Amino acid sequence: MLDEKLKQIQEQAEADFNTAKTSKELYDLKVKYLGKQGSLSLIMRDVGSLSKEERPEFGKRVNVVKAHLEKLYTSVEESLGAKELTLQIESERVDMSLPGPQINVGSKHPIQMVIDQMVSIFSKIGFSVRTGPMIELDKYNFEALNIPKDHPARDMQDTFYIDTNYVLRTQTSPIQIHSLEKETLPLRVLGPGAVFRVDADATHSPMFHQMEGMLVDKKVSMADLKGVLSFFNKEFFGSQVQTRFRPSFFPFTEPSAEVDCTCPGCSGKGCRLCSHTGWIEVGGCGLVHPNVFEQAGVSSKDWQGYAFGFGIERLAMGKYGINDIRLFSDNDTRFLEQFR
Ligand code: 2NM
Repeated sequence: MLDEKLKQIQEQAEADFNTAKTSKELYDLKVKYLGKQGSLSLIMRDVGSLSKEERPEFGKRVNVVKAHLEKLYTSVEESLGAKELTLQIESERVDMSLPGPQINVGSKHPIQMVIDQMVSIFSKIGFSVRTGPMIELDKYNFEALNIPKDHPARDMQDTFYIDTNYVLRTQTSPIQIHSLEKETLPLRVLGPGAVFRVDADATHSPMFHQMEGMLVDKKVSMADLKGVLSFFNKEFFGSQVQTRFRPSFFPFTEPSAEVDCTCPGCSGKGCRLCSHTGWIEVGGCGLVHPNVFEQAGVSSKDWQGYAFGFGIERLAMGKYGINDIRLFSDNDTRFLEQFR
């Protein structure tokens, strides 16, 4: 009677195990047949109906069935598990050949690149950077630079006036004046920065950048100045570049000169970049005017100095062959990313 029941349990369990669809379903069947409250445990409670001699034999048979079903469970579980893993991998498959997300990396602006190169070159010969405000007192932008009240550079058409006292600086020279007033001598300073003039066409922008420099010491000559600026041009444009100085006039220097270098585009042969002259103008320079020293509280009997100023856009246009100054402020990434 019990043997019959055991046989039925075994057959039903085998059929159920073999047709289980998922490992979860299979596990529930394992609990149903082999668990603490499962069919095989329950059947053992009925051994009371057997004789004392029959009980151990029946117990052995139950254990054989139990071992057999556990083995079957393990093998079905293995094949169901493998099938489920394959399905999971298939559904979570990643296409490694798809392009990754596009990351737009920025690049340094060509004006900043040129400023960094210039600072690096002048720092080799002892210059260090100073900065100053873009809104300056008339006194620092003009008066201290020996630019008198009736000078044409003060004209309303050239200068952005904030009010009667304040202007947007028209050059970075006020930075040097602050250094003269505050710092101990001798000194070598560089003043890079944005400057502003009322002017706009293909070669002039209302905001552009200058790098001015000044050296003050006991004994300074035009020869020192020429040597330093020739050195700079060779370092910046390449060792083949020649430098020339043309007499000029600035209120804040005496004597004064314009600085030219052989055109980096055509090596001096003549091209569009240099308007077929073979030379491009890169800046101005001169020996610091005694009036500039005296107004800043520096004795022009004890101290001498030279100063120079470069237009940074002009240097960048020469170096990279750019023909329109407006490209620097258009913010067109097709232009900017070429300098990466
Ligand atoms: C230039 C050309 C020549 C200049 C002069 C001074 C200062 F502060 F010493 F007076 N700073 N920069 C100077 C001289 C600037 O730019 C074309």
